[in-house]
Amino acid sequence: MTQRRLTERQRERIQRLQEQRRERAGRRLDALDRAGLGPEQMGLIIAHHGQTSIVETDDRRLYRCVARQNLGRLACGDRVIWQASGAEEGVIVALGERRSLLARPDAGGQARPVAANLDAVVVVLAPEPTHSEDLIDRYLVAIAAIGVPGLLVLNKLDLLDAAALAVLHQQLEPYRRIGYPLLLTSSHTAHGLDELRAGLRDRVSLLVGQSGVGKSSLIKALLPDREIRIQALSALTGQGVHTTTTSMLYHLPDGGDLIDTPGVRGFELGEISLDDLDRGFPDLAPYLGRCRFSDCRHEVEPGCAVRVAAAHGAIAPRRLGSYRRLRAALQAAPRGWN
Ligand SMILES: Nc1nc2c(ncn2[C@@H]2O[C@H](COP(=O)(O)OP(=O)(O)O)[C@@H](O)[C@H]2O)c(=O)[nH]1
Ligand SMILES: [Mg+2]
Ligand SMILES: [Zn+2]
Repeated sequence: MTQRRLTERQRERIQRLQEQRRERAGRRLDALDRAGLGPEQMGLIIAHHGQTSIVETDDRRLYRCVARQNLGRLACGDRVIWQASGAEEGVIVALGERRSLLARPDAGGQARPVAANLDAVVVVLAPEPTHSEDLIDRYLVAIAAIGVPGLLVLNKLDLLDAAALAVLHQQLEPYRRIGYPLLLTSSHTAHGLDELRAGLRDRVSLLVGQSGVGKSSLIKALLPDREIRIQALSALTGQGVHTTTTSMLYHLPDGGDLIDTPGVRGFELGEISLDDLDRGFPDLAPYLGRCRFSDCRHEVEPGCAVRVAAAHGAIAPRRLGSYRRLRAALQAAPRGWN
């Protein structure tokens, strides 16, 4: 996703609209306070859109909630303390600790939380549309920056004959060697779906990948009651829930949750630090910091431990090339250098 540049006037307009919205929400809250609220209880945000969060209780009842002003921005997957204000409505009064957070810049360049408390991110690949290895590396860097494990899924296995599969296997084998599990699936033949279910069990996961690789098809195959969930949300909000714009958390039948955030196909590397970049390259990690110069770019500098390792075959040359390109891109990016 490219960063949209806004004129000063557009930015002011957006700010004004947001203030007005906050004021309206504040007035609603004042009215609720006068009416009295139920006891504080724990809940999970399973959908989030604009000023409204859908909070689910432990016994899986859903409430349409507004949040108190001082909580900052909330995200799908957030644990919250909330109080009922009606049969289907409530007020979020506190935000629980986040063990991980995926954020992206909004139109105004502010970091906007997209999904909280992720345990894993699944990168979906397919023979069609094709991907570059650099793209996979970018995904893995972004995932390492969130601090969660990544998993590679090669979908549309049904489209591959033995020779084509061997080529992709060879391309993806280095990732398996550095610790990223690789699953082969087909949402059409259901091949590998049991393995994928097992990989997603008892954790909160997010699927990412280029448009057309089959993410929605996989989610549908994994979630038989997806439509029921969407209908329940529509009934609660009094309007159609647009899965193209609303992030949603689904419970997997075998345990574990899947967060579907339609906006996340790729990641912005602009938010990523050099440390994050290094974390995304566990194959380079043993050598980084061993170069003669502490600011070594691992290009032409003498005494470069990374280049020596690559020359001895300990680092795949392609991965080193990708690391160099990403490092150069980070240094060129105005924001991401922290
Ligand atoms: N042959 C084949 N086609 C698939 C498979 N999974 C998805 N597709 C097709 O790929 C296209 C894109 O799928 P979709 O789930 O919308 O991809 P998304 O953009 O990643 O959500 C659709 O035409 C699907 O029918 C698969 O396992 N095998
Ligand atoms: Mg889709
Ligand atoms: Zn070096």
